[in-house]
Amino acid sequence: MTRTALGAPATPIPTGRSQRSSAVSVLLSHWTGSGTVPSLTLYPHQWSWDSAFIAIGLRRLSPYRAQRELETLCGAQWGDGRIPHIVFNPAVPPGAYFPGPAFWRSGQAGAAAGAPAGIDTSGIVQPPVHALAAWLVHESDPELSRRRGFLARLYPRLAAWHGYLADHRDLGGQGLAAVVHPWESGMDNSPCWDGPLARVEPAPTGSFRRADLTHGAAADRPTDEDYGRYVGLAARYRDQHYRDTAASHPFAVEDPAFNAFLAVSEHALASIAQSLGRSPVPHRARAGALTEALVARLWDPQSGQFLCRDLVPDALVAERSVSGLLPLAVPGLPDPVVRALLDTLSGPHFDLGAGSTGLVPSYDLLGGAHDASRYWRGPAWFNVNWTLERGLRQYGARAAADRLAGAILTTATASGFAEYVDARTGQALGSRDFGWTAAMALDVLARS
Ligand code: 2M8
Repeated sequence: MTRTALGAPATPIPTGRSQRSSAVSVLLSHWTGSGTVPSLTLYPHQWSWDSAFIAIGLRRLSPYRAQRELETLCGAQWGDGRIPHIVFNPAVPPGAYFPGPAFWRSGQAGAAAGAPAGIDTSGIVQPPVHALAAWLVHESDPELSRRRGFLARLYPRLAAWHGYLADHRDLGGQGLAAVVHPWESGMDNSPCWDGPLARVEPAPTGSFRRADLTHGAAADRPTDEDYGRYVGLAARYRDQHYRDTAASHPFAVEDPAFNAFLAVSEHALASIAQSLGRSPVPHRARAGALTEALVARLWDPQSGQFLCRDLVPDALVAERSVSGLLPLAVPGLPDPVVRALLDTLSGPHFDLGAGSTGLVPSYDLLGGAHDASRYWRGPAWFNVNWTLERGLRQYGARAAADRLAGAILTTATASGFAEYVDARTGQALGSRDFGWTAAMALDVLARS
């Protein structure tokens, strides 16, 4: 058996194994001893929101490892409260992923913001799914959790993380967190970013070398021009020492999914506080305020979904991304909003349950920028569909939720746990044996 730089076995999964053992084998092979990498080839480090979704699946296999996953990630938290989007594994060769530690220079450029000594990280963030994950992990084995003091140790870190987003990222001043880089949304190449990103000066061609194209097909990945802009924007933030003053951001967007995860996680933080004998009230109040701000700032009745708000012109972005449907996971939305979201989901733009996979695409099927195979511009993603399933169930659409859960499981396993798939055909795209795809399948299986 060959071994990777991470010391993990890299055997392909033989056909004919059960769905569970196939998913388990992906998660076992991606475990580094303290966390899980999304992909042994394309993403050989620990990613923030990947780890949250992976922990949600991993709890079905080992609640202990799921706790460790989140503890490791939170161990890389910065003094200002941010949880970085990548925690680098020093055992992985420097050229394996770009941009790596030498680009982000967290130790130097992040010193004023409190980047931890001795751990290399990136300096941007990803959607705050972590408190939700921590609560679900706790619930999977409350006794182990209590014995290890899991929630007691994580709670202050998660509260500081949400505090960072409230204090440093409310760039619009109206109660929502802004993302300052497309990578922060997790939906890196969404057509929603095309307009805001056009303001960004790309890094000169030849000033960096992409590592992603060694492992992924160019047609499924962002273009060189977009990549140049990502790199230019990240370098600019780094060179400003990762400071978050509104004026320093040419790209500043309020993203519905990012804020929906924050609201859902704030509810989870309330449950965590309560189980630790603290008051849940401030967290519930904050979750309620976030929900109101989401509706006030990003709801678009004409489209029947939430839209992104570009803070530079202070205008909604007229693109329908799945990000605008993910607030369905937020409790307490007004009835008309829920009804419209359910209609939009099952209508022609997203076709819930109508295509052959039954999965919801990442971007409007009728949108001008739709591309069935390119990164976040059309294909379906499993963490996104898992979140939608949760939203459907929460608002009583049980049959649709059951169908979506079935679609997640069937397509995840049939695609070899692909990073993403063509939403209509199920064709596997991006990396295979992908961490959160296996994790979401495992979670669905454990409930069925
Ligand atoms: C993708 O993003 C990274 C940058 O963070 C990349 O393209 O190199 C996205 O799909 C993101 O959502 C995900 O967290 C990451 C690792 O799976 O890959």
